[in-house]
Amino acid sequence: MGSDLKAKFLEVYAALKSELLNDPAFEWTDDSRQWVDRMLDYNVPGGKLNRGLSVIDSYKFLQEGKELTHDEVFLACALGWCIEWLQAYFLVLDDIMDSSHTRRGQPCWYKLPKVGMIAVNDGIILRNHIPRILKKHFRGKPYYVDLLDLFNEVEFQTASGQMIDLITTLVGEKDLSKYSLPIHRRIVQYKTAYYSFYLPVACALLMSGENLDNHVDVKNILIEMGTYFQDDYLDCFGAPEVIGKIGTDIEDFKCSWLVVKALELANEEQKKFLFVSEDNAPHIYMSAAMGNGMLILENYGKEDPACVAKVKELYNTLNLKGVFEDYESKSYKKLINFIEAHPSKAVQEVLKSFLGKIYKRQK
Ligand code: GPP
Ligand code: MG
Ligand code: MG
Ligand code: MG
Repeated sequence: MGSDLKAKFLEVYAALKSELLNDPAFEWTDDSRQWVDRMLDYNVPGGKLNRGLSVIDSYKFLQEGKELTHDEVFLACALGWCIEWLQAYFLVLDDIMDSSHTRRGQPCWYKLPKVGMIAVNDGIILRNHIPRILKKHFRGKPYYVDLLDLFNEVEFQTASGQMIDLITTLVGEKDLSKYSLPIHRRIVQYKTAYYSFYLPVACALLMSGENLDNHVDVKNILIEMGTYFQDDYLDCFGAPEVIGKIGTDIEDFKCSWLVVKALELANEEQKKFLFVSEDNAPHIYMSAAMGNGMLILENYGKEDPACVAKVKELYNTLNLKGVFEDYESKSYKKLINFIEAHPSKAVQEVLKSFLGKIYKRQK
């Protein structure tokens, strides 16, 4: 990805922002314009921009080397930004729900004293900007309705994934044995894979005049990819300076890949410690060995840094880093095989470029 393209992409951000700040559907005041201006700059462009840039990347591959016109570049960038806007909306609200502290190397938006719960409405505003951008730039396109439908479908899937992430956590607090790999996969598939992996490529396909119904195989591969390459590992082991956030999965009692693996690797006897009685109070049976399951039960989901450290220590004892690396490289090989079975070389390029960006990523 050239830095030229990134510069172009950022130029389009400035253009879209300026349109939104002068949207004739609202009677702007200086204060309101300033608020939205600052809110957008704080929440929209500060990430890796991988999803947004992938739209342009993918569109190029689908055009098989044909030089893109100015208009095409602008439209691909605008769609890329719609995904970044969608992500900003999700993250502003997700950080409230997860009681997170930092995001992209700065305090979460809701954590700013002047913002607080106004962030909820800002999330709604961000979400509403997407159809406004689409209306302004795509209304006359034959694929306009499909584009609106795509964003609606993906938003619904993501909100549903967020729901199961949140309600699984509720159930898990009573009974950790509810945390299994299939449930974890379902959460990740819905809360991140659709919007992070499928959506950018689907946007590029629509722009290329393709019917998404004919590309179910592409969708399946991308969803598989998104499901394998979740960032739960980084939440715990990523360097906060690099990932730009301090993970809260352990404190939040999340059904994360790591805790699922830890429970899987704990032996049968240790699993017995994860027993819940009728009154839902966990019954902890003491044993001479004090198994891993018990360690998790006692320390998982607690704010206390000492408890968090104990959970991480257990992850290290179980060598989850090594287990993850092994899982990652196996997933990579499996996905490469899927991709190489695809009949279109252009589609193969799109998928491989995607995979290359996320394999062994540090952030
Ligand atoms: C982030 O998962 C969740 C989403 C992007 C979906 C949010 C959906 C809404 C409808 C608000 P996460 O909490 O694991 O991400 P992170 O670890 O980056 O906080
Ligand atoms: Mg979160
Ligand atoms: Mg979350
Ligand atoms: Mg996470």
